[in-house]
Amino acid sequence: MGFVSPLQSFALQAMLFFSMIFIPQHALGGITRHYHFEIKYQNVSRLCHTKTMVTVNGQFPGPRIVAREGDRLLIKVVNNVQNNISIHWHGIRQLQSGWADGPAYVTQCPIQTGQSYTYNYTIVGQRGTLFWHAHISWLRSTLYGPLVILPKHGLPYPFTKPSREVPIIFGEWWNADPEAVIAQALQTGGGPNVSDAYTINGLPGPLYNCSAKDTFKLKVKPGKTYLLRLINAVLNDELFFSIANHTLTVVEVDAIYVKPFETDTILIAPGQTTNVILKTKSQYPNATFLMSARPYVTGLGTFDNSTVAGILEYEVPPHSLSSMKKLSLFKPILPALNDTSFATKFTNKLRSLASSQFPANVPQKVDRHLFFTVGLGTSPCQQNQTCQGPNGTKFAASVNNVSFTMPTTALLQSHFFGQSKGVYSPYFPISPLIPFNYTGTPPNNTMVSNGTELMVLPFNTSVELVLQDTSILGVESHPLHLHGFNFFVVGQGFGNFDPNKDPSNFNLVDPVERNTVGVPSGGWVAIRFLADNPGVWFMHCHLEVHTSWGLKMAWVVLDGKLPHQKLFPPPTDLPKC
Ligand SMILES: *[C@@H]1O[C@H](CO)[C@@H](O)[C@H](O)[C@H]1NC(C)=O
Ligand SMILES: *[C@@H]1O[C@H](CO)[C@@H](O)[C@H](O)[C@H]1NC(C)=O
Ligand SMILES: *[C@@H]1O[C@H](CO)[C@@H](O)[C@H](O)[C@H]1NC(C)=O
Ligand SMILES: *[C@@H]1O[C@H](CO)[C@@H](O)[C@H](O)[C@H]1NC(C)=O
Ligand SMILES: *[C@@H]1O[C@H](CO)[C@@H](O)[C@H](O)[C@H]1NC(C)=O
Ligand SMILES: *[C@@H]1O[C@H](CO)[C@@H](O)[C@H](O)[C@H]1NC(C)=O
Ligand SMILES: *[C@@H]1O[C@H](CO)[C@@H](O)[C@H](O)[C@H]1NC(C)=O
Ligand SMILES: *[C@@H]1O[C@H](CO)[C@@H](O)[C@H](O)[C@H]1NC(C)=O
Ligand SMILES: *[C@@H]1O[C@H](CO)[C@@H](O)[C@H](O)[C@H]1NC(C)=O
Ligand SMILES: *[C@@H]1O[C@H](CO)[C@@H](O)[C@H](O)[C@H]1NC(C)=O
Ligand SMILES: *[C@@H]1O[C@H](CO)[C@@H](O)[C@H](O)[C@H]1NC(C)=O
Ligand SMILES: *[C@@H]1O[C@H](CO)[C@@H](O)[C@H](O)[C@H]1NC(C)=O
Ligand SMILES: [Cu+2]
Repeated sequence: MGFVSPLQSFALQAMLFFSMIFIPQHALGGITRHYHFEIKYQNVSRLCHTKTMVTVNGQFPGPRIVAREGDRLLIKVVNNVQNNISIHWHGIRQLQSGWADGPAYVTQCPIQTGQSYTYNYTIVGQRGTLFWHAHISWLRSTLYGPLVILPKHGLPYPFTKPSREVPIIFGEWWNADPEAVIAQALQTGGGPNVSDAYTINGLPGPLYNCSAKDTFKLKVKPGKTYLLRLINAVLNDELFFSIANHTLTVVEVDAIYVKPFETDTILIAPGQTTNVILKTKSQYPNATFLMSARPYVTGLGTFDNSTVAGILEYEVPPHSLSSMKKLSLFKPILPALNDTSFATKFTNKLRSLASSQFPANVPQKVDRHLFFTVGLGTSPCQQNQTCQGPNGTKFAASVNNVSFTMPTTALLQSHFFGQSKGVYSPYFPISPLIPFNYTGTPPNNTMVSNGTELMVLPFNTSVELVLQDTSILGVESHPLHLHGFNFFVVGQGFGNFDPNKDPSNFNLVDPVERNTVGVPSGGWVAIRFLADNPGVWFMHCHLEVHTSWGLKMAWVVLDGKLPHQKLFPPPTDLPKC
């Protein structure tokens, strides 16, 4: 943590005081907030292993960004490490400001060693919990932090005002260097080594060896409500999360309010955020409670099946004898690692708030129907190599059988300057070129094709996209993340999507709106969105290993006619390749 001098502290308070008192409400398009992100090395120890990791400002997890709806953020990122860097503001719409979105070689060239870039964007029409993370290779394993958007001044939450708000960000820890882990996997064609621990706010907790001192503790008082801002910044695993003896009320996902519902356990995929209300027991309970998370896994490969835990601790009332008693510790019961039935029930409970103040603007008509398969496959082994993927091949992954090849220059620049020739093809397939029984007996040929293919949409196209899992290398849940938009999850099911039967069951009234959705294992999900944000927008599986294997593609949304329907010109400090 940085040291805050009394003078700085005074300045900070003066600033808060100033922004709270002297800015007239009606003038609030919002204020400009400045952050400085210095990418630097820091030695960090967990599980009795010390390693030199890439951090922001020496902090792990990285600093918390707190802003209000309507604010402009200016975040200067200075790269002082040997790696190329880019930072993504996950879930931020980036209306007209695609240059600030962050995925390397998609919206920008990386920030190279010694260079800097100022991300410049306004938060429009969004409030809730999001996060930021590196968007190049596997550097997000250490470069991530919460991004909290408070409602505009004077606007309440549509739920009980919490006495305190606590970000809880899940991460994944390797004793080894994660960059070496993925480099080795891509070289051999096999699966990457699994992580050594999951973390809560950077801490693995008491269930791992040599880790008890690195435990996140949430200290609470009886009879209060707390807003927990849960963020899954793990690389490769969806998580179940639960707190012993406490019920959680889900009120928001991916920075969109939902109809509140109670649950003992939540499911959260990488790239997703979930706000829950924790109501503490009315009386001091003479006990402490574990809060734990472990994965929900559907694939065949090896995975980190460990459990991360933090502790919910009631503050001892003053003048009580309780402090002398030994407190009992309760542990939550989490669903089985493969509990798809729980996953389905949980996701079916998520509904948009759909109130007059927070309406669900679900596109009711569809201009373009698209059908994309997502899943794993194989690519050939180089002639003089032995590969560790299935049958001596290399693992690959694809969308509509196209495994995405990263260009060596940024797609957004190529598009903006009309220089896409030789960089990308604008003809991403609208459906699989060779249809097959997607969830049936796997086809003989598991090889994927590859290319840099984009889907081009005129401004304001209303899109319905069905994402269909495949069984080519075994069915698996894939959390798909779309940049630049929120979408409505209008339907989902198991087996193959049936275009004649399934749409009649779509929810076009209050479907959940989000930016990352789990494609059910061996099933499909249908989403709708309005392409009202010009730019180039990445879409990819948020299981990082699948992204590395090519489960990614990009959209080009063309400018509209009006001035506010056009992509801004590029900033002058935009990095070059
Ligand atoms: C990390 O530790 C190594 C070995 O002790 C040391 O050489 C290096 O300077 C340290 N790095 C940082 C950033 O503190
Ligand atoms: C941020 O972007 C806006 C919109 O393009 C522009 O007007 C403004 O000058 C930029 N600010 C900085 C500091 O670059
Ligand atoms: C916690 O839950 C367990 C199992 O349901 C129960 O036996 C125990 O009494 C509860 N403890 C508290 C303090 O609520
Ligand atoms: C907790 O301990 C205090 C002091 O020993 C006692 O008065 C109280 O009844 C206990 N509460 C519960 C819930 O066991
Ligand atoms: C986790 O995986 C290890 C190694 O495959 C296995 O020995 C262990 O039983 C598994 N633990 C759980 C809780 O499934
Ligand atoms: C889940 O795993 C258990 C054992 O770990 C197994 O018995 C069960 O069949 C599995 N369920 C599914 C749906 O795969
Ligand atoms: C494979 O062969 C190529 C050219 O023949 C050579 O450059 C490369 O180093 C070889 N790779 C391995 C792993 O032997
Ligand atoms: C690997 O080879 C075996 C035996 O030929 C075959 O049954 C299996 O389907 C193959 N797997 C893949 C992924 O190609
Ligand atoms: C696809 O495969 C599944 C599983 O084998 C089977 O139940 C289903 O009938 C097949 N569908 C078609 C259209 O062949
Ligand atoms: C796939 O392989 C099986 C067994 O070798 C064979 O019977 C079948 O005809 C093949 N199918 C196709 C579409 O090539
Ligand atoms: C991409 O596809 C071409 C054939 O079109 C193939 O030669 C090449 O090996 C593939 N590259 C990868 C990385 O799979
Ligand atoms: C960094 O990015 C530049 C531009 O794309 C590239 O030429 C260079 O090889 C990259 N360096 C590293 C260490 O990846
Ligand atoms: Cu995936």
